[in-house]
Amino acid sequence: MSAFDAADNESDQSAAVPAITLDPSQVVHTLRLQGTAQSADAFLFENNPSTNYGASNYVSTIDHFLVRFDLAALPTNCRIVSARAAFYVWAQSNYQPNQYLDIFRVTRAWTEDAVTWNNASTGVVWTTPGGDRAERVGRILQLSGSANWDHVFYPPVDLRLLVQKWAAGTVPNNGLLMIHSSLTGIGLKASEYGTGSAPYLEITYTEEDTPALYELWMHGPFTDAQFADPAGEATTWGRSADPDGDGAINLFEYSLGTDPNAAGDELAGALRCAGAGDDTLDLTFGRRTGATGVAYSLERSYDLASWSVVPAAERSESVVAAGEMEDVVWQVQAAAGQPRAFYRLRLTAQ
Ligand SMILES: [Ca+2]
Ligand SMILES: [Ca+2]
Ligand SMILES: [Ca+2]
Repeated sequence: MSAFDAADNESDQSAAVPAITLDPSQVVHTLRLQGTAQSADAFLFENNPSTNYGASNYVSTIDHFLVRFDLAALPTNCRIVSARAAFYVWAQSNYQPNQYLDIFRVTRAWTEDAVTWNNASTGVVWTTPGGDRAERVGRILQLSGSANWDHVFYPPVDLRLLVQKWAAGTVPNNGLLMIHSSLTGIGLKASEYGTGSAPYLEITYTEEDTPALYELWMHGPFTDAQFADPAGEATTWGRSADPDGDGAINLFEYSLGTDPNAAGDELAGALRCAGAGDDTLDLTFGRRTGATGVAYSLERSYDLASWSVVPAAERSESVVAAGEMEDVVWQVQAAAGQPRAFYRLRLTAQ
C-alpha cells in the first residue's frame, strides 16, 4: 500500500500486512431488549396489595417495580461482555439527598397480568409481600434537577454478572425488582409506553465458553436466603468470607475445588508431592479450569522459617484437563547443597 500527498507524490510501499483470521467465537454480538415483545413488567403497590398493574404504561410515583427481559435469543454458552439496564424517569418530586433505587434479583417466577404486591401469579403468594428477592445487583443514586431526572433514562445499571448467570442457567431468570426505598417521588415508564421510553437491557456477548467466575460458582454452595442478607457478603457468601473457618477464603475454596462449608477438608493436602526421579520432584494440585481473580504460586523453604517464591523459570508445568477442574503438575529440581526442602502453594486474590 502507498499514499499520495497533496502534490500527488507517492510514498514508499508499506510492508505487506498479513491477513488476520478472526475466530468466529470472538465476534461481539449486540442484543437490545425493549418493549412488550421482549420484556414483561408490572408495578406493585403496598397500598393496593391485590391490584395488578401489569398493563400500566407508567405511574406517577413508584413503590416496587418488576421487570423481566426475554433472553431466548441469548446462547446458553456464551461470554457476556457487557449488560446494561436502563429505566426512564419522567417525573421527580420531593427530592431528598442520599436516596437510591435499589435493584434486586427476583427468586420466584411471576406473571405480568396477575402479579400483585401479595401474589406472584394467580393463586401463588410471594413469601415476602412486594416480591421475593435475593442479592442486590445494582442501585441508582437519585440526583436533583429536572435536567437530569425528568423525561430521561437513568444512567444504566451494570448487570454483566447477573446476565451471565441467567444465560448459563446458574439462576433462573425471574427478572429484577426495583425498590423505591426513598423519600423522593419517582415517576417511571413501563414497557407498554413505547420503545422510546420503555426499560431496556442491552447485552453484548461472544460465543466463547461461559467463563469460570466465582460469582457463578457461589450459587452452588450458598442459598438465595443467604444472598438476601447483605451482611452475608462479609460472613457467608462473599469472595473474602470464610464461613467454615478453615482459613481458606471462599475465593480459594473455589480455586482449589474444596468445600466452603466444610472445615478440615483437603486444603492442607492441596499440594501433593511425589518423587519423579533423581533430584526431581512432582508437585501436583487441583486448579479450577480458567479460574479468574486468583494467582497461584509455589514457595520453597529450607528451614520452615524463611520462604521464597520459586520463579516460574525454575519449574516446568504440565496440565491434565479434567472438566471444571484440572490437575497441575509443577516439576522442580533439587537445590544443590540443600539436604531438604519444603514446598507450599500460595494463592493470592487479585
Ligand atoms: Ca407491563
Ligand atoms: Ca473456608
Ligand atoms: Ca473448606
